[in-house]
Amino acid sequence: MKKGRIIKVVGGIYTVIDELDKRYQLKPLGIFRHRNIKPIVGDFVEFNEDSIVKVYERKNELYRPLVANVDQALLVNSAKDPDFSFLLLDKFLTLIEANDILPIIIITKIDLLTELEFSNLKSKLTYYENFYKIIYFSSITKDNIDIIVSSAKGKINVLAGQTGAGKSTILNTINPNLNIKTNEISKALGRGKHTTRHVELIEFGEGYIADTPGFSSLEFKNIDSEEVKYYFKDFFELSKHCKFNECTHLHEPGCEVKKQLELGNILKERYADYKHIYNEIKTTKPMYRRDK
Ligand SMILES: Nc1nc2c(ncn2[C@@H]2O[C@H](COP(=O)(O)OP(=O)(O)OP(=O)(O)O)[C@@H](O)[C@H]2O)c(=O)[nH]1
Ligand SMILES: [Mg+2]
Ligand SMILES: [Zn+2]
Repeated sequence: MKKGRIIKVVGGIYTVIDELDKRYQLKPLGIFRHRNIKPIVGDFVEFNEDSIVKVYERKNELYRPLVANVDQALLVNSAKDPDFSFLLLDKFLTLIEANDILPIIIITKIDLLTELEFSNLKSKLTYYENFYKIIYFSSITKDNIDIIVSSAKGKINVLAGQTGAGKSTILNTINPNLNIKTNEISKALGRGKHTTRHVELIEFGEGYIADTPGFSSLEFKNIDSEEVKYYFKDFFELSKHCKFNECTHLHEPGCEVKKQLELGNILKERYADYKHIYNEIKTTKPMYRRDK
């Protein structure tokens, strides 16, 4: 029996790559359907001439994008077109942290900002640099593309971010031969469609990067409102000093997070996003809906 990794799924055909970089076009065996297992991109599998016969246990599984066994997520946020959103960034970080995946924040389209706008955004984002790596990128000047490349090396990476943020453009900048289809944001949003339609792991030095379709909203599957506090790294550190062990940092007395917020040591957008995410999960029944 051969072993390999699924790198692409299109129209029910699975492309699997083995240790010698040989590619196979396969179908999953019918038994998976009965057992409610759906092989996905990133899965390690066993296969014969034409079928996948076994899916190995996953170390993790992301839903948006749908990829298994991810080491690192490149969170792509545009500085403009679409406008930068702290809430979206914090929602992504929550989902990534909940999956125990290392996030790297990439801010794209910095060429579209004035110098003043750029320095304002940068100074607010400095807060995040205490615990995350941030890379500022422009496809026009190709600023910092080498840092993106070296950060992704040797790992299974996913590009995650809203539609039009510039995920595919990053891959095209790394390797122009890829020639991945991109779209003007106005056109992409106008048609209400994603430019990238499927998830695919693209070989990349010693690792892989998954280009993925973006989306217009994020949902929290399998995350309880009471867990969110663990995924805000900065709050978790401070929570040791909260009066109550299970402090939600919302209305308890003796809360260290609220104290540091008042002292100006926590970015107020960050705290507002925590409250937003907490309430969103609390008030909506999280229902997961696949993109396609
Ligand atoms: N000015 C400027 N435009 C950019 C930059 N990066 C991407 N764009 C443009 O933004 C638009 C959207 O880029 P895509 O790479 O298609 O975005 P995407 O995240 O792959 O979008 P989906 O596949 O729909 O999820 C394209 O018109 C790109 O040319 C940048 O750094 N600067
Ligand atoms: Mg794309
Ligand atoms: Zn607290």
